[in-house]
Amino acid sequence: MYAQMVKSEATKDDPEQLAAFQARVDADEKIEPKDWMPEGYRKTLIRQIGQHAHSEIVGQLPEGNWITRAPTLERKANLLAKVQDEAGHGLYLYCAAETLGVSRDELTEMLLNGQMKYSSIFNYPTLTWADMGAVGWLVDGAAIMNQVPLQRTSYGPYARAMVRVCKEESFHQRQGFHVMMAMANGTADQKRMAQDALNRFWFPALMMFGPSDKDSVHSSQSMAWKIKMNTNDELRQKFVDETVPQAEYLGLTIPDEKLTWNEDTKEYDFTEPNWDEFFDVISGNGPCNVDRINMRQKAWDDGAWVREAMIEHAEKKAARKLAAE
Ligand code: FAQ
Repeated sequence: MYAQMVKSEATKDDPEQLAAFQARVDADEKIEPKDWMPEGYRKTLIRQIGQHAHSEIVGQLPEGNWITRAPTLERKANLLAKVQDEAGHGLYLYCAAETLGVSRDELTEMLLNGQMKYSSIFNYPTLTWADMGAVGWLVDGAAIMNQVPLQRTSYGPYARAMVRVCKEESFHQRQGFHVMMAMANGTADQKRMAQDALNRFWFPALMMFGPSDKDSVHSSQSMAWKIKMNTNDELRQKFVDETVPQAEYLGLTIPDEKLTWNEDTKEYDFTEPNWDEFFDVISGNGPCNVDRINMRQKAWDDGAWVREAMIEHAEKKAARKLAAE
């Protein structure tokens, strides 16, 4: 029921209020939680921030998988810190969503019952240590490309959360690139693993920016509200243009035979991801969707006693305070 509300962006708002709101957005004023906002704006933000928060939390799973098998103590400490950072990002984002009148419990329920999405990328498995390099380099790289412009998004709490998130994601991207450098310059087997990780993560990374502009249902309204600052294709192109020279530096080959520099546009031409695969993955049919949700469900169930204890503690504290007054 609630997800139905979140999905619907139809509004019955007063035209004068809407015009005044749009003027504030156009003037780059930040919208704050207690300000008037159109219902569609609020619901779109809950959908996007909620999906983003879920992505950070679910995104811990493919990397958490490698903490016990990191090749050195330093790599292990770095990976552990990165995974903890992702948990922190999830928490800031759930807090930002809560300012819009939805609780963290409601958001979690919608993730677990499939009414809310999380990023497609985390439905792919991490098969070797080189994948930790590829995830940091490509997945955090794509996340930064998407999120740096969101520091200027119109909703204050989301924009402010993005500032810290982007600083940490930039560090993660460099950490991932460092793993790739070590492997690409290592033994023949290590270089082969690095290339294999790039081969498997390239197209899923391109899918992170969402469907091509002609199939993006939310872009035009979200951009008018400055919830999104660029179209999906604009950001995907920027990501390709910045990442190709990095792959060249590593001595690795982007797995796209059509990738060519276009002198006229001053951009790379590249092959689009397989959009059938993308829509299949976001519908719940990717390689790891079931595992990811099962793991989140288990964590939610295992944490029930903590939530209950906290509520009981708060209730007892309130009762003691009342008795003392
Ligand atoms: N995955 O009309 P559009 C990270 C859905 S954080 C799944 O273009 P929109 C950090 C979309 O929801 C990564 N679903 O939609 C990290 C919509 O379905 P709906 C997450 C996707 O919202 C690194 C439908 O397709 N980042 O990686 C995806 O305007 C390493 C139509 O699409 C964010 O969430 C997708 N890739 O644009 C953590 C950033 N793309 O909801 C751990 C904020 C589209 O109507 C380790 N989000 N869909 O049922 C955004 O910028 C936007 O939401 C987009 C999608 C660009 C993702």
